[in-house]
Amino acid sequence: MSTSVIISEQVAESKSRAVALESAVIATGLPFPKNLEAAFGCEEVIAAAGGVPATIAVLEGIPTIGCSKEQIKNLAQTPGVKKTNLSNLAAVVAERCYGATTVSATMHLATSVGIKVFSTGGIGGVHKDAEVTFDISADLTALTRYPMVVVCAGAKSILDLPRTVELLETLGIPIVGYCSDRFPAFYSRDSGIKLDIVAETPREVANIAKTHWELGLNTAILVALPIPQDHEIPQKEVNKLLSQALDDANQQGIRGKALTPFLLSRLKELSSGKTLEANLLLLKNNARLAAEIAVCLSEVHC
Ligand code: PSU
Ligand code: MN
Repeated sequence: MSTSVIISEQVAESKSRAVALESAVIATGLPFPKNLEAAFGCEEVIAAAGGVPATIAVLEGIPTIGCSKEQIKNLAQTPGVKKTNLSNLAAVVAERCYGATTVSATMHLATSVGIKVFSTGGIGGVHKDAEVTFDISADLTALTRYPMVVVCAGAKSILDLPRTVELLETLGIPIVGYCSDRFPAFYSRDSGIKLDIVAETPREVANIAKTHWELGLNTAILVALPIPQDHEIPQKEVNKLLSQALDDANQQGIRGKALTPFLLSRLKELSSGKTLEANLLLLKNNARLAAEIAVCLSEVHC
């Protein structure tokens, strides 16, 4: 990239063990101060597992790989940070704005400096009324384009999960269930959708990824890690809250990029904070596994 990118010293030194973290979840997905707790919590568990955290954002137009604590604090509290995906990344950079990168823009920037592993909460996907709105997240485009291991707790049940999984298969993205043969539904462990690839260890995931790339398949590998059992919210309960949140979004005319943040915040209100706690926990859970995979990958690579 000819546009300048800043990489922190720590990430530059140990790129093979780096785990990319998105910033959209900090600036648009979670409220302050829980967003800060989540961002720092993820960085801590990655470091504890032998990885190197690389939180990615655009700061005054500069793509930054490995934000400092101070920069993360800023992102967590500054209003007006733009949700940044592949389609507006250039505008955010050119106009010297602050951008909170979603899964898609984070993957683009991480890949451009050679990072192979990424941890997120839940990927974006096909929205429930996509046949009318065509609202399908750029996250899916990014998964077809960037060869990374992406650890997630599935996709949120605010999405159409069966269509999301079908589209992932069409696009050639392997979904590896981690110690589970079910696609998780973010707050709940089981969406009812069966997966046919299951891995039991970080090494197994690393081997599948390495083989995928050796075969010349240059897409991402999605690792689906269900939220721990004692923290899950049953799908029935989530669905009830969700139908209320979707009605509210409809009534208020919320669409496009604003929809995901709106639904997340409405679900938090409707559940008296229960979804927020689950969100925090699964983010850290994913970050830990991502670091373990990064360590294994760095070993198989050399
Ligand atoms: N998952 C979360 N919180 C979030 C998101 C996902 O738990 O804030 C964000 C991610 O950054 C993801 C984005 O890439 O939502 C997808 O947004 P959209 O559906 O507008 O593409
Ligand atoms: Mn969208």
